[in-house]
Amino acid sequence: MNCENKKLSGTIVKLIGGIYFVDVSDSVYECTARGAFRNKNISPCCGDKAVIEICDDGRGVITDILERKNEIVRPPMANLDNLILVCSTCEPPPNLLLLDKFIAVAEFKKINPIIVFTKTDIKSSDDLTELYEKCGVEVYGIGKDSSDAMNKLKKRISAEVSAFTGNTGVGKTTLLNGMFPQLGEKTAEISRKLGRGRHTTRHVSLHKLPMGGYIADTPGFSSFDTSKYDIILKDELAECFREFRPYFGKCRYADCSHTKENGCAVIEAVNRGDICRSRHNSYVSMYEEARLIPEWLYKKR
Ligand SMILES: Nc1nc2c(ncn2[C@@H]2O[C@H](COP(=O)(O)OP(=O)(O)OP(=O)(O)O)[C@@H](O)[C@H]2O)c(=O)[nH]1
Ligand SMILES: [Mg+2]
Ligand SMILES: [Zn+2]
Repeated sequence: MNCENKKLSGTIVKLIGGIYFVDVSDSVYECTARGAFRNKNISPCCGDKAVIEICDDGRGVITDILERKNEIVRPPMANLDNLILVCSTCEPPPNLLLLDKFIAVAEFKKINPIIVFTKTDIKSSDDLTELYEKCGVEVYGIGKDSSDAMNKLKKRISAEVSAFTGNTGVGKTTLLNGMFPQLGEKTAEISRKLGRGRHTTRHVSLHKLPMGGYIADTPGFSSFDTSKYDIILKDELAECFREFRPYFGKCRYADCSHTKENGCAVIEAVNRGDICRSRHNSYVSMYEEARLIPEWLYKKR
């Protein structure tokens, strides 16, 4: 069969049993991956930019995968623009250490973090919003009937690729259904078919948004797992706290860990109130954890 005539490029949006679904502006092509390309030891994943050739029967063959700007392992996804961290203001109570860990991983992966505080109809997000805006992170507060904030977020993520994460019960499904009602129905359907909660993160796909862009669509919108695969070494950690950056190079000791040293410009900024103490506390906890990472493990990254 002739597959050499028409070359197109698009985004891999779904992967089922060796078939790749590649979205090319207004159509989705079912593609296989060419053997020679498979041998290069790349496993194409959702979000990959693929070059495809269309065969006479309308099916495609992936001939190339463009270089990824970033990737995450669980679920496998590439080229994310935003990681949307959903966090409830009240029930479950906000866990700032967990939130700071996710922000750090996003920064490390060069994915833009966006925080959404939910359930603001029950408890205001004002204090939390102030805290994180001060760090220079984008924040949205959304509750029941916050249609303005919801629309603002919807507009913000249009034409970009976003994945949502957050603890169970924080309101991810509610938020996504509120923003994209049709998508909610589809997801409920997938969840029923696959059995909710089973292997959820393995069945990731990208859902095209009406106004362009994609959101990562896993059954139940489950979160991605950063624990084992996204290891940030202690020396790379400070860089992942964006509000610390202006103080780099200003500490008394060149190899300052910014955890407890005298003359540390970061700690001085914390004491002056220019950096939030809770963020520095998270940094110190993460630094202590990172110190325990055995070398063999991070060499495998
Ligand atoms: N009052 C109020 N309740 C909310 C809000 N958002 C979600 N809830 C409620 O919180 C509960 C959990 O919401 P879900 O949307 O299912 O949470 P989830 O993050 O998808 O949870 P998992 O799927 O288990 O990860 C539900 O009872 C929602 O009705 C909100 O903004 N305000
Ligand atoms: Mg859910
Ligand atoms: Zn320092």
